[in-house]
Amino acid sequence: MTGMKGWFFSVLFLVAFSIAFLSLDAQSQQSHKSKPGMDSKPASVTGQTPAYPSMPGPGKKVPIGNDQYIIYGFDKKPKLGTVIMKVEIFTKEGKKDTSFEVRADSGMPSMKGAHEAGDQPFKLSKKGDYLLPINIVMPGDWEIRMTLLKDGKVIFRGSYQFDV
Ligand SMILES: [Cu+2]
Repeated sequence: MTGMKGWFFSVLFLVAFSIAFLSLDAQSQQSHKSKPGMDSKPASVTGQTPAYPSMPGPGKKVPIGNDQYIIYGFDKKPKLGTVIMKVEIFTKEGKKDTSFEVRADSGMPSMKGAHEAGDQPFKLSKKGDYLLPINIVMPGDWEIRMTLLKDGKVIFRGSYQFDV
């Protein structure tokens, strides 16, 4: 008799446990349903940080699309202090194109947020060169991220990495 009782209570316990579990599950599903906004939005918003592909080095032709290219360089090998970055934009015929707007940000990839000054505009010289002073304030790894715009639209993005 006691054996039967034990078996009976075991079954009763299991059934009670299952019902409790199922109702908990149903509740959690309901709570999911009650917040439809939570599931409909993607976890990450893509396209917020634009990519800056590495460019060929200073003095080399960098294609920017539409058969045009740029050549960039510095007044001296980048070192501690201020270096002037120069960007020349050429038409497909090889003539200087000054119809662009050029901007660049610089910083240390290993110290994100420490040195970036935001996108700074290059100034167009009388010779048709785009010039921007870059402040190298620390030895280490540096990156310049450049953006070319035409009529307010981004035409090209590229980066140059170097060590100081
Ligand atoms: Cu630093």
